Amino acid sequence: MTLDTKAILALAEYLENAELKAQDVTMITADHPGMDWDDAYAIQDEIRRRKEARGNKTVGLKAGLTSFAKMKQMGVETPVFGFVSDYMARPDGGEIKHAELIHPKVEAEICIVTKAALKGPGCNIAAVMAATDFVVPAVEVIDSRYRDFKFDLKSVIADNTSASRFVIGGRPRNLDELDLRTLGVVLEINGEIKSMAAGAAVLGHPLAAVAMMANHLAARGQEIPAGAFIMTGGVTEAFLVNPGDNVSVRFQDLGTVSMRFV
Ligand code: 0L1
Ligand code: MG
Repeated sequence: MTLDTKAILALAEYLENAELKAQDVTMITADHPGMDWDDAYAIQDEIRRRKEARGNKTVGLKAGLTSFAKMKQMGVETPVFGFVSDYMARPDGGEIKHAELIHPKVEAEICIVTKAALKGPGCNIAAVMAATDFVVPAVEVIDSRYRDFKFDLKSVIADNTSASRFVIGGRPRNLDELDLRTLGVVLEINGEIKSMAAGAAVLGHPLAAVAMMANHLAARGQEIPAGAFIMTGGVTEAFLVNPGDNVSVRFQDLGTVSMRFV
């Protein structure tokens, strides 16, 4: 770590205020070029602590930048990890208020719920398969707090990996009913197909993102608990949305997730 506690607390407040007030801010590494990965996750942890202290429940974990399309879109090569809070959830087919966000984008995600804890190091896809209760589709709404969605990896980790809203929909399925690698996803905005992809776009297999998350948490003395909702990362690149947009994502064998931005 290179930042002291005072700086971690101040940066967490700066980024969380930007989220809650829907006001963009400058990238934190511009003022703290020496900050390291531990600093970045410590700021994210402090944002989580602030939310939980306010009564918001942490209801899921997320992997981000796990697909080749997203890595290319953002010009990065490493996945990142964050969390989602109860107030970020919106119902399938419901409305999302655009004015509460800065410059939201949508991305399609294959998600799981665990039935057993997953602990690294050495966690692999087979261990994740054994610990998976069911698979469920979701759309994540990401909303970087950084001006023009411009950031580096440390800044985006500190900003809780741009987490802002999510919609779980479709129908849950058991893992043995699916082939997550070939599972097709079609993302439409206002009836126009914006992107098509298959689950393998996420690190070759979406559950590889969960194994990577377990190993990442182990390095920080943590684990994925049983009953955790986990978003494995956008299968497609993310698409900017505007007020009035209808978003609909069809997941093969898992049904459709939709929402309207108002
Ligand atoms: O969920 C994600 O993949 C987002 C990761 C953070 C980078 C971004 O905002 O695109
Ligand atoms: Mg995502």
